[in-house]
Amino acid sequence: MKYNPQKIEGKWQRYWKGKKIHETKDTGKKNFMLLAEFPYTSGNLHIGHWFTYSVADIFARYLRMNGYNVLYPIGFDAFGLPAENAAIKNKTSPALWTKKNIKRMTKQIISIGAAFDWSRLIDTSDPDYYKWTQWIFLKLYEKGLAYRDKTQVNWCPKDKTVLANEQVVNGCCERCDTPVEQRELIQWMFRITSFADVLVDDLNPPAGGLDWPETTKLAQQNWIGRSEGARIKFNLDMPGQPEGKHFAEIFTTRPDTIFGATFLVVSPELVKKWMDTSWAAPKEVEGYVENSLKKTDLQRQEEAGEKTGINTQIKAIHPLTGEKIPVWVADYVLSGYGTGAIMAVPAHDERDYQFAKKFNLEVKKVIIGRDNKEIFTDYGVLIDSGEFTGLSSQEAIKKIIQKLGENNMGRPEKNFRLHDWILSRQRYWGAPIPMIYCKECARLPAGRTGGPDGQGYVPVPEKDLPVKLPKLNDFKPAEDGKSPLARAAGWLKVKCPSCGGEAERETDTMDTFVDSSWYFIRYTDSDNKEEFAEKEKMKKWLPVPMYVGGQEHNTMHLLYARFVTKALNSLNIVEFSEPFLSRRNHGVIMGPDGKRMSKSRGNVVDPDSEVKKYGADVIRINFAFLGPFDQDYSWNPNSLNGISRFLNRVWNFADKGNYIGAEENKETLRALNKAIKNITDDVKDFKFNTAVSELMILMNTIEKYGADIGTFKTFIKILSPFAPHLAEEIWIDVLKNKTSIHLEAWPEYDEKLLAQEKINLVVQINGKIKDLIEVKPGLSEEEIKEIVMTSDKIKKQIEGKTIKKFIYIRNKLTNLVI
Ligand code: ANZ
Ligand code: ZN
Repeated sequence: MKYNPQKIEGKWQRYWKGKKIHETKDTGKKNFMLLAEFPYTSGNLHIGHWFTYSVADIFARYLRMNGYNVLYPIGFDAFGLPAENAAIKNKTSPALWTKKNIKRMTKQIISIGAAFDWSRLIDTSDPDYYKWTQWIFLKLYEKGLAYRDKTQVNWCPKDKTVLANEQVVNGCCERCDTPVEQRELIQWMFRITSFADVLVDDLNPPAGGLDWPETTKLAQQNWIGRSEGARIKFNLDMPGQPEGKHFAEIFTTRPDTIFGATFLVVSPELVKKWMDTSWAAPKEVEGYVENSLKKTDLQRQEEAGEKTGINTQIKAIHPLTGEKIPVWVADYVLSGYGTGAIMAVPAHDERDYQFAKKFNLEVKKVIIGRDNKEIFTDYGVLIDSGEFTGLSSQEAIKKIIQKLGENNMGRPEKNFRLHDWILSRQRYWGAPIPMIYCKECARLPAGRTGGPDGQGYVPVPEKDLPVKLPKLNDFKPAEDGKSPLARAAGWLKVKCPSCGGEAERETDTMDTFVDSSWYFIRYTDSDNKEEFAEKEKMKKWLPVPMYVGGQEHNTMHLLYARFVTKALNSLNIVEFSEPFLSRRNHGVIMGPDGKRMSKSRGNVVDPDSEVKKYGADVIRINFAFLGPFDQDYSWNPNSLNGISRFLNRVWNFADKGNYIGAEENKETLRALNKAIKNITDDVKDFKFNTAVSELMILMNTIEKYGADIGTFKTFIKILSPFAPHLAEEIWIDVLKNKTSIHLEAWPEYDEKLLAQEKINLVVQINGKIKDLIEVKPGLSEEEIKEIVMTSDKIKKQIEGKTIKKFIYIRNKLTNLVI
């Protein structure tokens, strides 16, 4: 009989389902939730999904065999723009479209043999789920962490909705690539900025420490963009106004350069405020401001090379020298950052320097350093800075802030690039924001309002959740930018929960990132009708010990989930303050041509036909075998053929009964024990590729020296996480076991057997062979390094040199680069 994955895979998938093999059981063993990012219901899984789901699945099965009680859940991120836009295009409703996709994607996921626990399935567009998304909103609102305020937003004119900063890529909408506009709207927001400090601090020691890729941590740090400095006050001399009546505050990270501040620059928005309140600006200034306000932040920053600006004719009084310096308005100063005004120090800041040169403004050097660059931007030593002359920048920063503080002219300040999270969306396919607007209550004195512009908003009582999304025949976005829910007349009108008068529902829906910010919590108790999750159940599984997903979620999703966790923690709803202790990112699978897959390039690989052609086990092992998990790879059919041959050889050995009557032999036993040890370590370290090569080496040995039934059984066990279908076929149908191989324990290895064998390890320095050392097989890289570095011959050669790199090819060779 030939190895025929098409024939056996469906059979075992049905068998596993029938026996509920993958359902999480309460075994009393150590609990482990393995979380793999749930997919958007975009219609079709991408071959790249198989990379994640194959490798994560191997890990899940490995953990189960290693005595963990594993919760490996799956769900669908079902709300959002992609589904809604697709529904419009396909002339159907988002609900139907999403249902259909979920069905289809479920089939796909089963076809790869994934060991998900389907009994805990989550669909974020299901009222039983979004009831709790709304409940979380209400909790955050109670705590003042959800509020409503006027804000500058990114507006996509094509999708007709607000976008978070994170959803704007190079000035364009992440989804449809249309250039994004700026609008001022009143929106619901989450106060993520009140957690800005801990969101940075908890990434790394001493305060925290997450086992996450450095790139991901760095991306979060940059996104939050904490910068420490001072807020400094400059009194203003405005024409026609008494001196000192008005003042401007600036934010700087370099108070040490204050004696070099030769002018102030304020943002057009701030000048506009002055014009609106107290100051009659010259015509040219007015013109400049009006013009600037039309540009987006991005345009303003892009034009960094070509600085524009104009002298306002206002003067500022330097708080330490009393000197009068001009105040300019220029759009390179952004209103959304710091105070929207800066002290310009052209001698030590690149942008200020360009501006000063263009407009012929004074440049005054106050810091000197080791080199003499045209403009010196580093820390150095102060000159021409009054009593602070001679101090280092670091000392001067402290002393200058202190001095300004004594005169009430300045104080230390931290600034963040992070803005509050705008969660209002003017689109149909999302969870309605559970608030009600009441005109009557709006007239009452300010009480429990939703922030500065939340007057008159009353929360929907918890008992009335969920606020169900109304059915709408025409759910397309409106031209006026209002949410389509405003057209659901019957749904809109409600009694005010506070005064009982006539009121209207909030019509904005929530950003889908709210849905996905807490889904891992729901997995612990997905059917609970009374609570979002029972405390005891959360305790069992959370925080998540391992989360597998993509780089594209470095900032948005991972940051939002951390924020929501911290917010719920501050409300005593959850007992942990970080959701994901370890994170592993997968690489991207490119088309066969090495380019990103896209329909227009015609290089899209269809996952279903590949699974059909090669079988799920081949696809799974292929992905595990590619190389390090976090790298990008091109789809390569040749490597699939190689894997297919490997599994064929395993199958033939079993099918021909080659183990029957075979005696235990030392070579195979040794190879088996070595493989168990190495695969155990490799999988733990997410080195799936070397684990697969161990399996292949072991199969070679089995073919060469033979294997008795015991040895062969153990081999099939360690193969089973990688090729679950083939392993089950051999285990049950060939070897006549009564229960699934996936209920077996991971085999242990025998140290004694490993110790018998010695390996001659080649030791190179800079690629030249220097020594041959006898070592035990299967030592860890650290152990090998220790042995090599302490060998007499090598010690002599590397004395006084620095080792740049220690390369180790297991059981073969080491190379020291010095
Ligand atoms: C004086 C100074 C002297 C500055 C110097 C820098 C170097 P980060 O690190 O990003 O926080 N700045 C402040 N607010 C700004 C705004 N709204 N738009 C544009 N620029 C702004 O950068 C802080 C520095 O960026 C601040 O420190 C300020 O320039 C500028 F030798 O003040 B500095
Ligand atoms: Zn009312």
